[in-house]
Amino acid sequence: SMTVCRLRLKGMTCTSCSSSIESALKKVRGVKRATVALATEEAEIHHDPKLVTYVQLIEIIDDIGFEAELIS
Ligand code: 9UX
Repeated sequence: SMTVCRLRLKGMTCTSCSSSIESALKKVRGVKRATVALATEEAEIHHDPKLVTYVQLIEIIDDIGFEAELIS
C-alpha cells in the first residue's frame, strides 16, 4: 500500500537545493513519487510505509543538510 506525506522543508535557497532533495528522496527504496516545491517549502512524497516511514524520510533530508517536519 502507498501513503502520501507532506513535509515542510527549511533551509532551501535555490533550485539546486530542491532538486537535490527531490533526487535523494526518489532513490529511497519504498518511495514511489517525490516532488519538492521551493516556493512553498513543501515536499509531497508517495511512499510505502512498510518500506520507509516518514520519520526515516525526515532523517534522510536532515542528513543532506535540510530541516524537515511533518505537515500531514
Ligand atoms: Mo544553491 Mo542550495 O547555490 O544547498 S544548492 S543554495
